[in-house]
Formats: sequence, C-alpha cells, structure tokens
Amino acid sequence: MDVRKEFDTLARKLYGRPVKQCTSHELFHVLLQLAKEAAGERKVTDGDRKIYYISAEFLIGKLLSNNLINLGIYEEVEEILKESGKSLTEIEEEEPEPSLGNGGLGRLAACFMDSIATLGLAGAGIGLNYHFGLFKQVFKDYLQNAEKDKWISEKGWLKKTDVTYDIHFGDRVVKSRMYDIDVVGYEKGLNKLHLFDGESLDESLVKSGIDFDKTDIEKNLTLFLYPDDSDEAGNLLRIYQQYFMVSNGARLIIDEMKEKGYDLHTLDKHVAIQINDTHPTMVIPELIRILTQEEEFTMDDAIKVVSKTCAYTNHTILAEALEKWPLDFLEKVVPVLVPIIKELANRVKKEHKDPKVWIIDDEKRVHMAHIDIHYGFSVNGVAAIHTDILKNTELNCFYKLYPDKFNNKTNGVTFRRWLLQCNRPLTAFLDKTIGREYRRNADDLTRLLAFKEDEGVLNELEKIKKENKEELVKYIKKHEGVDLDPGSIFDIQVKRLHEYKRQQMNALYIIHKYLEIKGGKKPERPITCIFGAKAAPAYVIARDIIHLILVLQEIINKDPDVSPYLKVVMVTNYNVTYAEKLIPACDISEQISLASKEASGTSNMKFMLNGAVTLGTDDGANVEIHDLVGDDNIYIFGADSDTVINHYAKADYVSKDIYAKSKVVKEAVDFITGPLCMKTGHKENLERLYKELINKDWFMTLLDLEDYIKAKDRIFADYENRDKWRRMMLVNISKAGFFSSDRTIAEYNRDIWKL
Ligand code: 26V
Repeated sequence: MDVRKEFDTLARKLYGRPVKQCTSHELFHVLLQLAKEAAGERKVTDGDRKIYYISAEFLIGKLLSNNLINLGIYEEVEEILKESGKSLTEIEEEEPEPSLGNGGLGRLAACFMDSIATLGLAGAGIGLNYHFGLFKQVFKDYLQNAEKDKWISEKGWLKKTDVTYDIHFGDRVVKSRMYDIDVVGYEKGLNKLHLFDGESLDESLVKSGIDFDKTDIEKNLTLFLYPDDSDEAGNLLRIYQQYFMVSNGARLIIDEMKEKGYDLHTLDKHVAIQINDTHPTMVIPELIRILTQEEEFTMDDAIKVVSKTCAYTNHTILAEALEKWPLDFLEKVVPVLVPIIKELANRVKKEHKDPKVWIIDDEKRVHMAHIDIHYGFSVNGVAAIHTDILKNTELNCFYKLYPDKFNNKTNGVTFRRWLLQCNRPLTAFLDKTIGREYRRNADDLTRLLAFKEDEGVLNELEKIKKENKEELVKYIKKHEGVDLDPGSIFDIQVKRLHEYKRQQMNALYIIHKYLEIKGGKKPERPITCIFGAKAAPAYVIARDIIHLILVLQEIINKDPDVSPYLKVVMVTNYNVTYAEKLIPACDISEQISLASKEASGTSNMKFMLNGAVTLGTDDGANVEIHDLVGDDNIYIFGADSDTVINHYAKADYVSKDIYAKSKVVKEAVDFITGPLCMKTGHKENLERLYKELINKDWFMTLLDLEDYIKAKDRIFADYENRDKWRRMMLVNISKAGFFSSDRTIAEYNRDIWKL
C-alpha cells in the first residue's frame, strides 16, 4: 500500500479535505479506515489445526497505534502527520478504550492474541461483546463511584458478521450475532477475535450508574462485564453470559470443522480449545451435548474426543475465586447441560473415592475447575511458583491422579504494546544501540548488557526516564489536576484493588513516612506515590482502601510541611491507556502481594521492561524476575510462600499481636482512625478498615509491614547512588526478554496446542 497516497485519498473521500485540514477526530477515523484496509491486504492465517482461545475477557486497549506498528506503517504515518502539524498522541485520544476485562487475566488474553498472530499460528479468540465493558471509575467525596462506559460507536474496529445462532436457555431463546475484530500480527499474520453479542440488547436499560434490571436477559445479556455478583440475580446473569459465550463458540467451532470437511470424530486433530480460567468451562459439556444429541456420537466417544481437545489454564489460587455454581442455578439457566454434567460427575465418583476431586459436592455445587481437570488434557499455572503451589497444595489431589496433565506456562506480555508503542524514546534508543532484532526475538535484549559500564548509554537511559516522567506529569496534571515533581522518585502501584495485593500496606507506609516527615526526618529526595486501581463495586473493604488512599492524598498534598517531600495520587479510572503512560515513567515497581497469592502478575514484567526496579515479595513471576536479575537488581522483602502457607495451615496468624508489639505498626494503623483522617474522610469506611486490619487481616499486611518499611528505605537510599541505579535499570531491561508473550505462546504451542 502507498500509505501517503491512501492517507490523502481517504481524508478527501471521508471529509472532503486534505490531511492538513482535518481535525484530530476526523484523522482518527481516516487512520482507522487506513489500518483496516492495510490489514485487509493480509490473508487470515489458516492451517489444518487451529487454537480457539475462549475467554470472558479480552482487555485489548486502544488499537490504532498498536495496529499501525504491527502493520509496519506507524513511522510513515507519524511522519506524514508531523508534516501537517498533527500528532498521533492527540489523535489517539479520540479513540475510545474498550474495557473488556478486569485486569491481568483479560490483558493476558489480549497479549496472547497478539503473539498468536505474530507467530503465524492459526488461531481465534472467542469472547463476548460487552456494550459497556467494565465500569468507568469516578471519585466523589473520596469514594469510588461506577459509571457505564460506552465504547462501541457506529464506526470502529468491530465488524458485524453474518454469523448468528439461536441460543437456547431453560426459559428463553436468545438470538446471537458474531462481531469480529482483526488481530494484526507484528510484520505478518492476521487472526480474528470473535465477540458474540445478543441481537435484542437494550442499552437504555441502564439508567444511572451501572444499575439495571438483571432479570431481563434478552435485553441485558451482554451489557456489562461481570455484573455485580453479590446477589442471586447477578450470579444467574453470569451463568447466562458464560453459556451464551461457550454455546456460540462451540457452534462456530463445529461449523468451521464441517466447512473444512473434517469428520467430527477427528475434532482433537484439528482443534485445540484453551479455557481461560473457569469462565468458559461449560464448553466441555456443551460440546459433548451437541455431539451426542445432534451428531449421533455415543457418550463415550463424545467425552473422549472433547477431553482430548480442551485444555485449562488456572489463574488464581484464591479459594473464593474458584467458581462453584449451585446445581439449581444451572438447572434454571441451562437445564440441557445438567444431565451431561451429572453424567460427567457420576463417572468421576465411580472412579475416585476422594470427595475432594468430585465435580458435585454435598451442597450440590458444581466445581467448574474439577470439570476442566478431569475432562481436559492439560492443566497449567501461569508462573513457576504458582504451578508448584497448584501441584503441591491447592490441586495436589488432582496432581496425584494426573501428574502428566500439569504444566507451567509463565506469563508474558507483548513487547509491541508494552515497549514499542508505550515507550517510543526507549525503543528508538534500543534500535540504535543493539539493532532492531530484539523486536522479533526478545532475548536479543541481553545485548544491552555489554553496555553496563558505558557512561553514554547509562546517561541516555536516565535521560529517557526523565523525559517519560515529564510526560506523565503533564498527563496527570491534565487528568487529575495534581501537580507532581518529575525530579522526585516515582513509586507506582497499579493493579486491581484486592486485599491480597496489599495496596493497604503501601498506604500504611505512606502514613509512616508522613509521620516521619512531620517529626522532622525528611527524605533525601521527594517521593511521589502513585496508585491506580478499580475495586469491584460489591467489595466493601477494597472500596475502603481506595477511600483511605484518597484521604491520604488530600491530607498529604495539602500539608505544606510534607508535600515538598511526599506526594500521593490515585489516578482515576486506571486502564490500559493509563498504564501505557505510567509504566514508562516508573522508578519503583510495587509488587507486594502476600507471598503465594499472586498467581503471576504481569505489570511486574512491563515495569521491568521499561527500566523500573521491582520492590516485591517472592511471589508470582517476581520469583522468576529475581532469578533472572539476581539479588543485586531487585528488592525482595517479607515472609516467603512456605511461611505464609504454614500460617494458613496452622491458623496461627494473629494481626493484633503484631499491632500490640510494634510501635511503628501501631502508629501507622492508629492514624487511620486518628483525628486527621476522621476530619477529612468518612468514619464508617475508616473504622471498618481499621477493625479489619486489627481483627482479621486475612492477607497478613501487618506481618510484612516492618520489613516493607526497611526495604523501602533501602531502595530510596540506593536511588541516590545514581551509578548503581542506572545499572539496575539497564540490567532489568536486558533481562526482560524472557517475559515476551511470544516466548509464552511458543511454549503453549510446543507443549499443549501442537499446531
Ligand atoms: C477473581 C475473583 C472473583 C470474585 C472474588 C474475588 C476474586 C479475586 C480474584 C479473582 C481472580 C481472577 C483471575 C485473575 O484475574 N487472575 C490473574 O491472572 C493474571 C494472568 O494470569 C495473573 O497475572 C494474576 O496474578 C492473577 O491474579
């Protein structure tokens, strides 16, 4: 494609003007069209074996820059825009971000789509086309409120297809339609992300906030991602969504098999289905149902072929996050699956005496993960330590039954978005210093190690970080109205709000620092603590933690004694777009989950790749980062996973004992309900959080607090040793290649999919 010519032609065709005279909004639509045309010149990757990645979430983020990069036309477009006095950054602002995911799990699915396409594998994503996605977060009166976030517009990346199905629920039939988004590989490859939607949706059901009639399934089915599941109607809706997703997916897969003329008895030869967490588990009984009821398979044959086709990825060890659906809910929503699920359950019961591995428990709840493990051919965790914990503890009884099914696939992230797109200065510098091969082969980043003592290279890295911090300061000023100092240390924790991720521990550190500064002990260099996090609307304590951080932001930033040395900001509506601004500007990457609880984490990888140094526990992929960079280039603190697992086993952790014994801990915790916080914030939220920490503290915040304070003081002191710090930056970037999702996908393909 002649990009320059086509760009101009499209601008004139769509808006009757040359590029120079178009607005940013118009140029977004011109470039959208241009990218679609360029993608259209590629052929969809085909093969006689295909991977279907089924996931309730695909947190794809904005697509314009990503697609321009992968199509190899980013630089040319940037040049043309520059000549016309326009900037791609401004144009990007015109693109709505689809928030089709909660966090790590959904973003991982998006990175995987990018890598599957890039590696030239025949594959497709199957998911749902949520109209409002996850809620949009706003803060009012130091509290999180949720609003709907409409991202679909007349003209966008979604392509309406002719594929429609009738999906039969117990009490109704809903007509579906498939919408496609092109997934463009880097330099080559094109796949499809199929998002299914209901044909009878009614967006006007949502009046204020994110409330709507949860029983009106025909109208609400795909309005929101994971609507509030704190009540029965919310849970039922989730089951409706899950069945809608997998039934559409199963029909599509079977139609594609038939179109290619394959015998369905050879399903496992032509198809691999990756089940992303338990949300798509019903694809197993649904395929068995279709094969036995519509395709004349015997039950034995259907079970056999489906079990050889489906593979399961586990993304959490939190017991409360493992789905267990009451049988009577399934009875109501998908009665056709219940006899199949019972048949699967009976076979397990007959074979295995231990009720721990049964599918239906004595409370008549269906353990979705158990279906996956018995009737799938692969079970994988997402980081080495996570897979070990699954094997040795959480899923040990299954591991003993099926040792060969268990395998580890350490997560990865796509460097196209998390380096090439979000950090142009670093990308340009790497191109110049080590050549461009690392763009295809991420391990090539290790070539940077040769420059560990090179003053010029180290200076340049420092300069780039400074520039990125300046950009972020402008962005935060514009979006939050908060002034920050780019000369300060940027200490960042961005991720979903959950007690196990321990944002509350970071907040307690901030209180500790505030008290120190008030007492006259000033830090050598100002510190900026940045948070970004959404809390599930029904998760009370998570919302209380956000409240505390917002109250601290108010108290600290307005205190003239303290704010020159310490600032706090919680950015609003943290999402992929915000992550792309925050990550390149980070000095200290906070990865402080309670050891054993964070399956992997993926922001830890993105931060490292962009030259931040990790401050973390030995948890999730931090363990592998630690192994790669060595003790000298990471700050690890806190109880290790064995200690934590032991505390749980013995039930001997008592947070009140620590509170009573440690002056530092007591001072910080007491501050939450002290006069300053109580004057600024809400008594109810502050007292609830205070009591939670002292009486329960299920995720052992107080256990690690003192060690955390020590580690932070160490890392801040080391920041002043600029030579040491710059070398740590360089080592972290150099060793990040392992965390490319291209490596992860190559492993999935080698060990599981075998395309
Ligand atoms: C789900 C739920 C559902 C309701 C109650 C609270 C709760 C808490 C956690 C979850 C986790 C869902 C699964 C998930 O998002 N896992 C994340 O997957 C990432 C990609 O593998 C991984 O990096 C993160 O460590 C892991 O938390």
